[in-house]
Amino acid sequence: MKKRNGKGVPDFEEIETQEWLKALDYVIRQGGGARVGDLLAQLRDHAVRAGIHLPFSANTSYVNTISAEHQSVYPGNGEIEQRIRSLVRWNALAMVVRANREETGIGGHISTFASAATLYEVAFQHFFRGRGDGREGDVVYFQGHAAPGIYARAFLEGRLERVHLENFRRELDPKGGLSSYPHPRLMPEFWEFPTVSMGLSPIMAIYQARFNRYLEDRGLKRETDAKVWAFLGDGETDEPEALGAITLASREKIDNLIFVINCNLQRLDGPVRGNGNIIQELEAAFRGAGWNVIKVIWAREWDALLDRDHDGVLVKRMGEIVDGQWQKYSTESGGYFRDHFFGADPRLKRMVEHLSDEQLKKLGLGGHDPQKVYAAYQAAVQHQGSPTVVLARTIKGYGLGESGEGRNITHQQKKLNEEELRDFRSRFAIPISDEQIDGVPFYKPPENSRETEYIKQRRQALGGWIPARSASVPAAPAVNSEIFDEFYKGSEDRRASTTMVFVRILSKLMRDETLGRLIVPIIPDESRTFGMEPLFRQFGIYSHVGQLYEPVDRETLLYYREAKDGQILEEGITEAGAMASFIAAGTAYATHGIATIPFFIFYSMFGFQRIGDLIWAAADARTRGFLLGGTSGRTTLAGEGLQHQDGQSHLLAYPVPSVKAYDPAFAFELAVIVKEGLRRMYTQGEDLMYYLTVMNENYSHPAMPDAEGTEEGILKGMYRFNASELPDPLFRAQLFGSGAILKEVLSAQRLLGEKYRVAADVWSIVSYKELYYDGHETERWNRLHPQETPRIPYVTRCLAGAEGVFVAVSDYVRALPDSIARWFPRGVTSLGTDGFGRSDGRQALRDFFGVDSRHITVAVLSALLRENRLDAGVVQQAIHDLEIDPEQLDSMAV
Ligand SMILES: Cc1ncc(C[n+]2csc(CCOP(=O)(O)OP(=O)(O)O)c2C)c(N)n1
Ligand SMILES: [Mg+2]
Repeated sequence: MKKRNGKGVPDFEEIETQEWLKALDYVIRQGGGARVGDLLAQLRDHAVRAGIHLPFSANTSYVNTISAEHQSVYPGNGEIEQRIRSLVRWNALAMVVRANREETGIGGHISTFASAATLYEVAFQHFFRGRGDGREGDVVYFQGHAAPGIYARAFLEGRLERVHLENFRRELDPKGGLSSYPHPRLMPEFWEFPTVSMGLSPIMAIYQARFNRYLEDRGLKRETDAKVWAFLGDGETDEPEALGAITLASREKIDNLIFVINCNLQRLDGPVRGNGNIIQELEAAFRGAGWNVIKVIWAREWDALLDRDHDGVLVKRMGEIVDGQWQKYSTESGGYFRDHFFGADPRLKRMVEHLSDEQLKKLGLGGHDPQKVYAAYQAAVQHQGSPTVVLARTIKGYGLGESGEGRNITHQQKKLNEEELRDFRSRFAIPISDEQIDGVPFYKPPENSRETEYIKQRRQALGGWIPARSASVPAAPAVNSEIFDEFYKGSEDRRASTTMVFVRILSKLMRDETLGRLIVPIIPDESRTFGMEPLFRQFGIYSHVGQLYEPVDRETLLYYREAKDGQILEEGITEAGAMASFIAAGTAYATHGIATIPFFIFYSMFGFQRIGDLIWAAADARTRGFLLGGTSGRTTLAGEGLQHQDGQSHLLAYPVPSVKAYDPAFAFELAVIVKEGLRRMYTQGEDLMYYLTVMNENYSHPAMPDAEGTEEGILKGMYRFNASELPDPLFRAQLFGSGAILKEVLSAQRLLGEKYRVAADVWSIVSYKELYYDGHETERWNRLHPQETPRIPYVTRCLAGAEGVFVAVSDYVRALPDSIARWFPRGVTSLGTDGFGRSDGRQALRDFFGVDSRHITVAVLSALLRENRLDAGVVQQAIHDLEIDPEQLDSMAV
């Protein structure tokens, strides 16, 4: 029988292992890293060819990626930086505690920043580059609920006053307050990007970094080594958006991107991976996706132990512990740690014999050690060829002691009693006396103190303050209005969809001398659906590496052309990614002082409903640009059924305040809106987004009515398209339609005239949302100005002299017409497409939803009946004649 050692491994294997390791040591010395990698890869291949199935692992051991001996030297003044860090910690904590004393329930977070303070401070002191001296500066996505720490630092920097900190989470205070989280909409000179809806900042950061490259490759900005940093929580990586786009970053070799994931092992309720290991899990995911992964797990106190860990027993033990247990250790005494962690193996126990329990308790974590963090960041900024993620291990609620450190409740800890405050104060040596402590005063060292001077010097050396947002981009020149002229004239017999009209407008804009190069068309794999493939050849699809293959359709006129200076962002099937590009392009006016104009065209059903939260973030970020919902309308998109047919996106656009939403029917309407959007967003510099739905139904487009005010009416939301010229009518009606359904309304107008002698005027409602906002704005003004002459909502003004009954019909839910009904002079019948879509042709669908010309006709007759203008028999006969089944299924039925 073979002799076995204590671990059950035969001794000869041990000897064999030692021989291999020695051989490898020799190669490390003689051949270096590249040779080692090559050799290991060859060994692996050799084994696989010999039929050995090797388990795949993308993990390295549970230790720092950068060992102590390879660590760069810390350039800062450690002692002074520690004091600054402590002051930032204190002020951040004080801000939250005070706010919650002032008003219970106002909220705020202490423990997130407490865990991340070192991660931020090292970056502020040594890495984040500002925009001073015309430098590009880094783009930083701050973890949303770490905001108190960022404010606290800005206070020490002298950028925020005491009063601001006192009014944390009280933005409505007349003296001014601070937003709970990063909100550029509310603090436009401070925050750049909203981040607190978790998972959005990582995807936005990836596309931001890629967009920066795009601008360089297209010659719109000079090449720099500025970085995009995204600070995330480890729990945040649960969000599908957080990791959903990481392969894009590596595929496109975006090495200007650095993620820093604060692995405090906890989320809100408890451990992130109590039974697993989040750092190892993320390491595997990111390495598998091609990222450069830098783990920062252990602080310097562990270096000596690891140095003596010749047989790897410590590293092995480190890798055995699950996160829930690590969390437990962080709350326990040094004695407990000795018994349970080191006690597992006599060799381990011996390793720490010389350390007291107190010293064991003080064995720190990498994310709290400035030297380790610095080394990781330094390696990250120098790394080339792929993006980097720094996985830093920290303790949630670090410094909060018994009351919060590492506890499951710590995320929501907002109040500290006097003793807890005193402990925190003493631990971080904050110069506040016992008498003062209960008032939780903010502490700012004098202007001429070493701390303040150090902070200022460092930031000056690094190019200025961060975060700082500036939107001083010069106004774009007025748009050449000739571009739009052809669309006002009508298409005569030529039939086209509004999508085709839009594509024509877009390509004309792209060819425009001044604006053209600023246009950024963004498409998530739907170009052919929208007839945009002609743009491929002419403008090219952006690819950092150009085109490395001969496209299969190279012989054709409109081949699939990828190019380094390609203008089109063909994002593949990711509306979220495309929206993230839209945000990057639509905020470039602030980020880079370059007013790129994004046009993001997508399947309308997969816009507001699928990526509504990113649209909300875009609005917060003050994004400017055009969102185009293609193939829209519940009945206009034939055949596709309930998951494709959009009858709600216009309603979903209501709550986003900066979105102007339009449902145009005709080419001239589209032209008027795009022209105005360009004027307001790019010439006037308003932080708006324009949402336009476009359809795939072909029809001829009339010329713009020359009635005065048509253009203004389109923009305000409604105008009269035509008035009935029916001679000697018996009845009168006003019909309201939008988008492709306007054609049904026009047919109904004819039918009503010819068959029922109803003279109906037709109105195009281009934007229910505009009318809704106008109505409420007017009502509110009247309510608050009782002695002034009341103002009249635009809808009411339009319909002042309108005669007859009102019927409004939409290819969207009836909530749209109903939302403005109160401002109609009389009741209005609303027809719409509530309910699940169906797979069928257009006419069948319009019958099913009751929005075709026949149903509109019956609605008019029925309204006349209600006004006792005609007989029930007439309506009954019409239902019969028009072949409508009165018992047909209600589309709203489920
Ligand atoms: C989309 C979304 N869902 C939920 C929340 C609520 N929320 C705020 S912080 C938090 C826990 C965060 O944990 P982690 O990412 O680990 O950050 P930590 O505070 O531990 O640094 C949750 C669930 C949110 N802000 N956004
Ligand atoms: Mg966490």
